[in-house]
Amino acid sequence: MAGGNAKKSNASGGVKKKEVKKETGLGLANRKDENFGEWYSEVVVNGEMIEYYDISGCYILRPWAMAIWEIMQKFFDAEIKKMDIQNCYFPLFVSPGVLQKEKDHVEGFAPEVAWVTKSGESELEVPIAIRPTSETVMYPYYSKWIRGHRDLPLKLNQWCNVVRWEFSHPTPFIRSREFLWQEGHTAFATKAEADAEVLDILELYRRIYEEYLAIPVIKGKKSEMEKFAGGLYTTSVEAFVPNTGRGIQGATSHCLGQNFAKMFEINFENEKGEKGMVWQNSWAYSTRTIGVMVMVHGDDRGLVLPPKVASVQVIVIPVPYKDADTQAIFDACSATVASLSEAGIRAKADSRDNYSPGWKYSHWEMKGVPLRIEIGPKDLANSQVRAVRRDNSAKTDIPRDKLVEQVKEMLDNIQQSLFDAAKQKRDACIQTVKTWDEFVEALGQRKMILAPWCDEEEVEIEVKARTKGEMGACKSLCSPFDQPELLEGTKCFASGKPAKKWTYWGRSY
Ligand code: 87F
Repeated sequence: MAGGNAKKSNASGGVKKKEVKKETGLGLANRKDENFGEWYSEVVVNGEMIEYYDISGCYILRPWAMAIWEIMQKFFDAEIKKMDIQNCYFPLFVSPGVLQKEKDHVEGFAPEVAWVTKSGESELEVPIAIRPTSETVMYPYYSKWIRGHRDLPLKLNQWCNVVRWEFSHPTPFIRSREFLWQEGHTAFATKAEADAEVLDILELYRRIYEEYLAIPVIKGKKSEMEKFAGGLYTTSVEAFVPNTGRGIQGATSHCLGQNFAKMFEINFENEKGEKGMVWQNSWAYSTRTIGVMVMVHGDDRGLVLPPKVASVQVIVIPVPYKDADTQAIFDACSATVASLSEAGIRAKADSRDNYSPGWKYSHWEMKGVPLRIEIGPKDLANSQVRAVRRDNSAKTDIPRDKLVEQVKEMLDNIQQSLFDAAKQKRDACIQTVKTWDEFVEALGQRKMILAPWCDEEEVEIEVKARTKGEMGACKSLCSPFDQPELLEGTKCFASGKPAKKWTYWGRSY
């Protein structure tokens, strides 16, 4: 009986979907393939992740989203502590003098800096900036704290909010004026140590995307034009959103070299009493990760959460019928949640009596819970439960005595399937090209393009200029660490000069 009910609300075909919407009032008005932007806004709101706020570009992160952030935070925080990186907290406010200190780095970003100019009715004597990032906040104190080689390495991280007053189209998680992130700022005696850490951190970012969010990413190095201007070089993990054909920078790990050390006089004395400047890194990932997850995995029924980041991995729904023993069904649901919870699985029962089972199915589908367990009279009689996967709607009857074992296996399976499906879709959007004509054609097909490049800045400027249109210009995403063989005599796709490396190009967020 539970099965019959499930079929109805699992329907995803056009006509049947409308039925569900009428029946429950929960369906989405927009489809992912037809109206992606509207679909995205609708999903994050109806999935109860986001509430819009009365200041443009600012969003309320509801518990459903915050729980995902906390799960990733727990992983990353534990990993960086293994690397002897310590947490700290620096103030939100920046004095204008300090902010201007590193001119090159702030110049391009200046329009995005938000300022406090008043307290109550009186103008502040000196306006105060709100941190858009914390280099200039932290490094004066690095200068003070680092004296000799024994003070190194200095490895600090902070979990905080930052404000960047963006003017381009705001999007929840993806581009918001205030967002949450971690920012790591480290200082070393040698470049070799800094170089090694850049990659160690980048690997953690890869794991967040691939192991937690089930999103394939490409690790690589940014071009001179796309790197953080204040640094030496920038590495990143790059994801791709097939529906829009846009690349998206997932997280960055920079080697700052000695630029900031020079500016902020972060010097130390080595064992031999010689003076030196420190080598620095900075690295961050933000709540943007959650937006990429929604864009990649969500479907026409709502969010699809990978089990590793879902705060509720299994939702247990009682399916009582008129003449059934309702209490026994509710007891079986509680017992199921208890067994799963004891085994470390995040499970919850929806025992509300003011909603029908069908409404609950749609509700938890919208919120993307990876696995639904239904318990009806027939399941009770057969000592089984019925499990329904969110990602592919597959239904399985699980004997009570195999509950934990099989649910664990199914969750692992869902995690892997989501990654595999995302990778397959992403890979189908990657096009290798050799010539400008092939490049333009692939760009028109919303591809992420791998092309041989001469690695010259003027050529990248020209590519940007030549691809400018209403969809936005194309830029280099990264040169992957994993380089295909570059055959002798290969020419740059854009300039015809000898190619130096393979580089990914595309429109991006
Ligand atoms: C906006 C206003 C002012 C980005 C800004 O990526 C300054 C900036 O420096 C700014 N937007 N950036 C670059 C941030 C670089 C770096 N900071 C630490 C990171 C990782 C974490």
